Amino acid sequence: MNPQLSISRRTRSTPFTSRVAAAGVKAYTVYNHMLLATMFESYEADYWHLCEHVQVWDVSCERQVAIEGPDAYRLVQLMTPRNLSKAKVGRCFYLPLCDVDGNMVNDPIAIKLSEEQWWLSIADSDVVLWAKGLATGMGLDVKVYEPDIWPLAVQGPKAEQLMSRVFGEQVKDIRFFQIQPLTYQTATGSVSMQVARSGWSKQGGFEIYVNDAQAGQQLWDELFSKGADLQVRAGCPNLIERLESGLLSLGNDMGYDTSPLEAGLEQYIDLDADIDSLSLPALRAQQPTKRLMGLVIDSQASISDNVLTIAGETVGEIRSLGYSPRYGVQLAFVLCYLAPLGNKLAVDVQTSDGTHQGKLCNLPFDFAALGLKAIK
Ligand code: THG
Repeated sequence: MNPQLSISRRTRSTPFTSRVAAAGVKAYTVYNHMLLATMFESYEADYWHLCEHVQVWDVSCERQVAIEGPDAYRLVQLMTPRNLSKAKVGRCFYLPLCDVDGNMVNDPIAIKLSEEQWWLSIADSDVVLWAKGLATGMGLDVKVYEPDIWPLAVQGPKAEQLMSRVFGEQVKDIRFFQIQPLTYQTATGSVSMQVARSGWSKQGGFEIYVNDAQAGQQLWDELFSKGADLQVRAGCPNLIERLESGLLSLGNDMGYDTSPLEAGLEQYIDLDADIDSLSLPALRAQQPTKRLMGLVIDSQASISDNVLTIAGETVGEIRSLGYSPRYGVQLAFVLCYLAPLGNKLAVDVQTSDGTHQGKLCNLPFDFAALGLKAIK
């Protein structure tokens, strides 16, 4: 028997848990002390469906850390090296959060709801504790808490069509990484929910920040009844799609041992900005020793060791790995050690049928430049 996951109060359920189970979830992970589905039919079947149709994902585990009050901006800015001084209300921002040593603590989507109200839609670490600690230690005038918000993602090429059937044509006006409150009609009244064009796939779609459990369940059911002809299914973040799309996973690809410069997130950092950010001094002084890169392995043999070598010397390690049925190769995110690697791009990978050569590249993958063509 495969090991099973013991589910209890600690692995917090969501308003959608029974619906996810009824939809036939096959595997879960634990993320922010909550259940997150990782597979329904299979990684491959879920992948093709996501790329062709539309899926509804229970991503309640993307908890919101609400930061409210006169010092809200000051606290958010302290936590990130990205310049938010000109951030506009109604916008979302992908942010590295970093400690004083310049290492990654989390990589949320920050949402500016009003001048004194921010949400950090977090990845898998306890940001609320760190934010409260900073606020207490620095005597900031803010309230920091995790509100009961359960995000639902609607992802895939038919997401806009489905969302407009439920929320009206106005969803089409929401641009990428914009957020706005929309009215959802329930049996007993109406509920205002924040809706953004975002989500952890590159297939397009929206995220609905459900703030009322009952209305959320009605919304789930309505997405399925109105999406039947669009072949809507319950889904979840998909390993294959996110590898192809270059979407990083905190705790897998980067974390407390990596700086955002090493994780390749420099476009979300403003080293020269005149802002008060805890990690900027360390990041300005840093000489990165590692680099997160892409790896293509032209073999389906199962990987037997996460270590990458060149002539027997270790030059990196595999952090995330999956088989791309579109390109017929294995794709990985790998953390490379710059000193032994130099500018070499061919590495040895140990598999069940011997040593195979893998090819390193920058992220996100540029499949055309790698000479890879879709085979399906
Ligand atoms: N949605 C919400 N919260 C989240 C995630 C999400 N919290 C956890 C996790 N995902 C955070 N990580 C990411 C990583 C990448 C992106 C979003 C969240 C992302 N990146 C785009 C890209 O890489 O092209 C765009 C970034 C940009 O241009 O600013 O979307 O998915 N609510």
